[in-house]
Amino acid sequence: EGVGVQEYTGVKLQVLLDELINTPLESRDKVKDVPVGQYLTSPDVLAALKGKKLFMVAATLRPETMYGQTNCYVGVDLNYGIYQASATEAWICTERSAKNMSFQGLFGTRGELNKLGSLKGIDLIGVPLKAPLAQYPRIYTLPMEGVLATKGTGVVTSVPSDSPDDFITMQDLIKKSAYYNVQLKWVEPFMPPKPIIQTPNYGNLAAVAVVEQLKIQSQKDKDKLAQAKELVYKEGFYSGVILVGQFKGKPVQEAKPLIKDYLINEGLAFTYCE
Ligand code: A2H
Repeated sequence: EGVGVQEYTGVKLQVLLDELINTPLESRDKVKDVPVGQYLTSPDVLAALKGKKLFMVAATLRPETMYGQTNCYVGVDLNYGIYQASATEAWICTERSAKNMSFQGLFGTRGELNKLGSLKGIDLIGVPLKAPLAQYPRIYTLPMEGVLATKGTGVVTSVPSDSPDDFITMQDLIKKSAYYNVQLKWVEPFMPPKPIIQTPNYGNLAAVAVVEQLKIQSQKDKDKLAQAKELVYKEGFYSGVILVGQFKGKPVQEAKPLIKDYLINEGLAFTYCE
């Protein structure tokens, strides 16, 4: 990155820990023979989390698209930590981003970091979440290949209607579910995506339209995906109109700060810079 500072919205997706706890290990779905959420519900972690809600925190440039969340992505081989954010909350993100957050005053005493646990992305696959503004009561944590440890929180919330990367990854996961160690029930019910933004050139599912137009086949078509991302981002930001929720009918440029403020005021998001 150059000299500029990138301002992200950190969005808090709550881990449905009680749901995991109430499902015995032997009844859970498995990821590579390991029950979903085994690490998060291990006795030591549960003891450290006592009295706290647990959130995955995703960094996004497009808070106005949160109505379209269908899942959350992590990198399976990336290292994540569970960090104490306050007396009542713990957040899952990379250590790099947790340090930045602490220095930005998001955790109370600036610069202090209280780590409650360490895990890999694969430990989070299949974990159910409650995502703010999403049109589903429960979405799932899924693997994505291009998640960078060096950007944002290492957690990406997925909006397949308006993000070509997110859409193509879901398509890959459906096509090769066994290879990616995912259950179809974590992906298929959320496809095709529901429209959340109307655009003049690419209709109301801009990411889907551009992925089809450029004939993008998989997550590995990196150059075409970069092109698609650029096209969809510009179209959505400059010409998009919100189709759902409290700010329905408003242009994206106008709705974006309003939706961000709404999420922050509800305690469901924060500003994060790097
Ligand atoms: B965006 P920039 Cl709807 N690795 O959020 C890879 N990608 C990451 C990431 C990481 N560690 N952290 C965040 N991102 C994604 C929504 C969205 C995003 C839409 C459309 C486009 C879009 C829903 N996913 O991004 O390199 C996040 O996905 C395209 C610009 O800092 C974040 O915003 O410019 C964006 O990339 C940040 O990318």
